Amino acid sequence: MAAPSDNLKINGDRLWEMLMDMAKIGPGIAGGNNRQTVTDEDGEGRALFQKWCEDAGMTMGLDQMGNMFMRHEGTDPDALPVYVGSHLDTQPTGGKYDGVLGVLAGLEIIRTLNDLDIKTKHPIVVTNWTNEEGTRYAPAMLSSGVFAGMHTQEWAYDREDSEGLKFGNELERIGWKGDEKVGDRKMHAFFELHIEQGPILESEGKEIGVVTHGQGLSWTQVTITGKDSHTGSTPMPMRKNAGLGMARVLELVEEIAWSHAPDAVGAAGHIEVYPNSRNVIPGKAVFTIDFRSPQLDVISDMEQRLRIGAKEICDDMDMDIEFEKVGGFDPVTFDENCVSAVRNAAERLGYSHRDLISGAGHDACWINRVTPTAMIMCPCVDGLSHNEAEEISPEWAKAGADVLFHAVVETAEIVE
Ligand code: HGY
Ligand code: MN
Ligand code: MN
Repeated sequence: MAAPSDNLKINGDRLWEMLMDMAKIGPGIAGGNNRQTVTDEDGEGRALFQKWCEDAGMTMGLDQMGNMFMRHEGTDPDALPVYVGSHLDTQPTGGKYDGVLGVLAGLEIIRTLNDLDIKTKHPIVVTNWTNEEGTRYAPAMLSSGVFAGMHTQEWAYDREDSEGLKFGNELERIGWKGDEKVGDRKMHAFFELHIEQGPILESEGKEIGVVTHGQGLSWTQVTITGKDSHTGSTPMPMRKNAGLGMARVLELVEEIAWSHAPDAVGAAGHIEVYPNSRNVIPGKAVFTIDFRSPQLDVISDMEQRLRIGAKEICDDMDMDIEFEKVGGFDPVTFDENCVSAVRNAAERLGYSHRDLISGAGHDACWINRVTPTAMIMCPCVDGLSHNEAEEISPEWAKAGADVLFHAVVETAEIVE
């Protein structure tokens, strides 16, 4: 396949302007975003993205999980499309670029092809995957997971948020539940640009991460049941303090993760104590342990040691404990040809680059199971993400989008 010439570049100013305009929807309280999945703000962001795409001559497909597929025609309508995209939903204290960069860079590719009147054989489809974050509705990458056959749609529809609202009902309420059956679409390849969400690229002064692998993830929700009682009048020996039990389990999680240093990580980001009253010993604690590693056997070892050790802690404290696996995926090896297209594009364009294992999970991790897939990463300031202070430079955004452009257009085959 003819590679695009190295002077083919996207319009970085236009991409940056789109990022800033999208960031105005679902603003956070500290400069980032709170555009959680299937909220009204998510609906607003989708509508803006749909308008921009239709203004660029694209047509929308929408499936029953609300996945958006914005199609740009190729010269061969029967050729399998090259897909490119990520997610528009954010964390409650999310940044402006996590996911959004990958979706809008996909649109920028189409706008550039239109500007330069460049045609490709394969159609190109820019994609917004519903609920990548998994914060309002666990697990993460919910809809790309249904698309890849990892979850049933019914199970996904029944997921409840902290107020008991079901995912399927909320998707319908915001008007973004499509008719198209999920997962029928066949792809020629899938590419995702994403910020690194870690410190490696910036610390090494590299502009591009050529993502060869993604680490695996395990989410275990733990429920410890003790006994509500008065914080003043209950003697220490009589207490069944679920909050204290949770604290001891979190210490255990830290110890387990460190025992597999330097690659494994572990923590709890979701923590609830009940009744959460200043003068009541918590009778219940619900929290989710997030373990990750590039090695599947390490993940299994961490899960097993958690269950054994946490049970011992609760037995010693005469409290009950339950475990529920609420998310997870095995470590991922991306497609060699797609990864080479990314690496060659970075070389051709003269961007500094290095191979990278993705620390975070992404829709590409599931889509890689159904079509050849690769990811591109750009640095982020201090490696910070899932924080409203998340920041990238316009130059990093452009570099990532240029490499994405070349990898996608080369795979979609330019028609001379
Ligand atoms: O959890 C993750 O790795 C992703 O940000 N949803
Ligand atoms: Mn993301
Ligand atoms: Mn994220």
